[in-house]
Amino acid sequence: MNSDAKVYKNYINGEWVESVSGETYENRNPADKRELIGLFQKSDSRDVDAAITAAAEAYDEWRLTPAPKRGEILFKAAQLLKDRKEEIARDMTREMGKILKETRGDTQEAIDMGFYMAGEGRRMFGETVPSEMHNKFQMSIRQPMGVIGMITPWNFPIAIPSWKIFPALVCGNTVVIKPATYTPLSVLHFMEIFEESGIPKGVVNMVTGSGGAVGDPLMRDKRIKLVSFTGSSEVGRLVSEACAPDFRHCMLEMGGKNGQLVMDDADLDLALEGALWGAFGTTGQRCTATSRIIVHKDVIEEFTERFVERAKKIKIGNGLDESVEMGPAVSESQMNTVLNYIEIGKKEGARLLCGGERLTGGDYDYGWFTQPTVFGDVKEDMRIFQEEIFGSVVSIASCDSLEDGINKLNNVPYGLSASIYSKNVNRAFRAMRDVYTGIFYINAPTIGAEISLPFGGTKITGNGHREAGKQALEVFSEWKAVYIDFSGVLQRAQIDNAE
Ligand code: UN1
Repeated sequence: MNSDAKVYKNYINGEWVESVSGETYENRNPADKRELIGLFQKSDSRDVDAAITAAAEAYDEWRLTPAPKRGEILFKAAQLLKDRKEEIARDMTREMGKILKETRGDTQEAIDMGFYMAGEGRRMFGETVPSEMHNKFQMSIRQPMGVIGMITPWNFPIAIPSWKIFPALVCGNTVVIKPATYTPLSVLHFMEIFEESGIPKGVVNMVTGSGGAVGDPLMRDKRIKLVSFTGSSEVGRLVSEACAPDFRHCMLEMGGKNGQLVMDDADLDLALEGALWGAFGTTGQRCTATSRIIVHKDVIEEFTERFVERAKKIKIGNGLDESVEMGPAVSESQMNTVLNYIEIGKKEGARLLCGGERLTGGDYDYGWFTQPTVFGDVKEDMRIFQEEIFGSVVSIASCDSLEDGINKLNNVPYGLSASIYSKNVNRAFRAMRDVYTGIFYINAPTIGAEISLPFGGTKITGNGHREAGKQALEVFSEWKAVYIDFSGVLQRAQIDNAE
């Protein structure tokens, strides 16, 4: 019945190959389920094993390739991404649903990361430090780790894989990636680009399929030295447990419950634009999405009224239509999760100010569309205030002072992103200092991180690591301290130089 559908393969050891089982799964457009994007390999542990074997065999050649040369290949890949930006963005909108402007941005983020990490090939700085002894030299150097396993999400189908693949490669590691089940085509394009860039075979490998059949054996394989994971805190805990017995490393980038604080002295027009973009951009499906807006009591009425009025006007539809402002949820189950949270919010006694429904009728019937939904009178102990929803739902709560606002921003289990809108520099700086998140914005929404700074969060958002920026190198390499004694005699540290 799918005889016309394009079949996409795994990328292992520089070859496009079918899964061992020969089975495939369908990838459909969440804005229009009538559109079949293609059939992707339904892989299992046997395919994972082949990919890890290829990556392990490629490792020595790649780690011994001079880092500036590795960087040049990354540079080429970034240029190819740039050349194919529009095509990649269009395919991403078709498989993930977010609007074209955003999928172009997603691709741009991968381009930026490619150029940034290409430059790291010529830096990758270590330190030289004076020795305590005569005629002795000491320095630290970075060394690669081996084969890295990556499990990536569907909400940033190429940007997030790029945050992991580019730094891993420039450090000299080899890679096996399992793309999100819903968005394999974006990572497949990324593999095509690496192939064209001339990267040696086996250095990057992709295996598509489900979390259970592919992600699980990938994270458990002892040859994987580091698992880099982005997804929910529940799955992150499983990754952490799988790595713990062997002390294998894992880098976990998980959920958020990000808040925007709007003070009584804020530029309300600006705060409004920021909140709309932060809450409903990407249909609220960013880890950094604005899920709570905490507004000073003196301006909450005006803010809420204007916010709701604007939320109702957001144009929803197929993201390929340039006039559309918000696309669908990525899948039926994601949509149902969102609708379920809306019911929870109503039951908890929050006031539904707009939205709350699935969109139906006409073409909407073929996609997973939810209305922009705003709850007012949200209290700190409500689940919709505390739990990550990952959809087009935002909660408005009030505060009566800066301190109260900061406490409310902090009073959630997550610690990814937060923002404050205030014209008062003292307030803004105090909030910057006292809000316990990995990312903080002043007079800007909770979304919009650039690749040159560390990305990640505190509390159950992460496990202490950061992606992007030069901090990414900390995750994908290990330090080696090197001592060179050129005195020609035995010098005992801490003993012969004592006094
Ligand atoms: C995410 O929130 O899931 O900071 C990633 C941003 C984007 C990346 C977001 N550059 O909004």
